This record gives sequence, structure tokens and C-alpha cells, in this order.
Amino acid sequence: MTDTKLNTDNETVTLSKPKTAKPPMYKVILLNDDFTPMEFVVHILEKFFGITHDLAINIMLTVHQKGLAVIGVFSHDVAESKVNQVMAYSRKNQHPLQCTMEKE
Ligand code: TYC
Repeated sequence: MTDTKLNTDNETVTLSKPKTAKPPMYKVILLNDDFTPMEFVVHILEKFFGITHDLAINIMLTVHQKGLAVIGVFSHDVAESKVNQVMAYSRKNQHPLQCTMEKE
């Protein structure tokens, strides 16, 4: 797709850089706390993010040591759905695990 515009002499000129539609992406972030069991966090990462067991352990330990980690980057709707799933499942299991999203 090539964009055009009229110049001051009313001539059509081609814009050198066509605009491309680039939807904003969102980071899904997992936060550390002192109470959620490590195994539960690993389970969450496998269940809702399709992450392998070994990688899930690594990510969980990163959150445990550093306080937070980005789990993935998604479109707004997918990121929101992941956050809601994690929060609902954690509440259901009475864990205080926090998951949030942030524009990239
Ligand atoms: N810090 C927790 C513990 O020692 C484990 C944990 C890891 C909790 C990651 C939340 O997102 C988290 N049991």
C-alpha cells in the first residue's frame, strides 16, 4: 500500500514511507510474593502459557529472585485474558499471586 498526498501546488505526491498498521503489544508480568507455593507458579506457567516444565521452573525462580518477570508479549485482548485466567485461578486456589499487563 502506497500513501499519497497533495503538495502545496495541488499535485499528488507519493509519500516515501507508507504507514503500516502496527497494533500495540502488551507484556504480561508475573510478580513475586512470599506465600504462593513455587510448584503452583510452575503449574500456572505450564497451564496458561504453554511453557515447558524446565523453562517454567527457571521463570518462577527469576520472579522469586528478582521480584518480577515478563512471561510473554501479546495483543491487548490475549494479554488481558491471560491476566484474568491467572488471577481467577490463583484466587480460586486461595493464593495471592499477582499478574499484570503493561503496554510495551
Ligand atoms: N516467593 C514464593 C515462595 O518463596 C514463590 C513465588 C515465585 C511466588 C514466583 C510468586 O510469581 C511468584 N514460595
